[in-house]
Amino acid sequence: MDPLIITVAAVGAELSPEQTPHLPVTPLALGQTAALCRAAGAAMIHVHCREDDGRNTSDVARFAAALSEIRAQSDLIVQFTTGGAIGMTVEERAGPLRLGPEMATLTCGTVNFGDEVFENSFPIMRGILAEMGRYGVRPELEIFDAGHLSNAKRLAAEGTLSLPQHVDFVLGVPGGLDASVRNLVYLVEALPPGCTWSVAGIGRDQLPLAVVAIAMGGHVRVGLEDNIYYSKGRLARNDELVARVARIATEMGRRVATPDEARVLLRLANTGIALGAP
Ligand code: KMH
Ligand code: ZN
Repeated sequence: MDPLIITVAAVGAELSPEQTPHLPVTPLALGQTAALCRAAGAAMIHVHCREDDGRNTSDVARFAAALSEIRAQSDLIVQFTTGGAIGMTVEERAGPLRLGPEMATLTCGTVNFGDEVFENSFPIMRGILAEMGRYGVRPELEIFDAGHLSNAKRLAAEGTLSLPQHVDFVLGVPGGLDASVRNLVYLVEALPPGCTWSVAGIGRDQLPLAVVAIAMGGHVRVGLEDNIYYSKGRLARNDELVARVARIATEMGRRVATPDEARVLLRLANTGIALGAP
């Protein structure tokens, strides 16, 4: 099997700092988190930005500061959100793409999100993809529901999206597809040929789905965006969640990818390295 790519979704948009003291709210804290998570085994960081008081922001200068801190303190692949926070306009969500991160997310369809609606119509998806194309940013396709894969295939058929891409299954959002092994297997079998994939289980489903993905040859996303607990009642730090997955993968005989190895696996760039034996 290929080495395991671990992505850390370190901060997200829906949590407040009152829920956990471990949220990396400032660019400096994101940089420090990147360094700790890289040491723990992460290859990629999924980035949302907050103001100092924890409010969500799409401010391009704030994303630029975060990018610069993360790059100063790690060699992680930097993946910006374009999902942003519920209620942001598409212009706000896509604005930071002009900074040219290596990757950014593209959620492939509208989905209920708790009591709210996370809107991703075809015009919204086309608009975000156009901005990604303009700035040379590679999409990671976020799949919250089974129909989202069909939407990605539709975008490919019309020529808006090139395939294969890296796909992240976000399972267990209230309003999206449940985080079951059966659903994950169904989604993996429905993937377009050549796509790589990872899974992000929400809440208590994060760890079990990560272990299943390690066994299946997929990749894993962990982090506070999706789950704030290490165990029942015990708040987690991002690097602890990464370290646990790295440890379990190693125990299962699957080594962890460095960021440059992940770049090769995700066909991000010619890093000049080859994937050798462990
Ligand atoms: N904040 C959620 C509504 C993404 O980053 O691309 C959507 C989200 C997805 O977090
Ligand atoms: Zn996100």
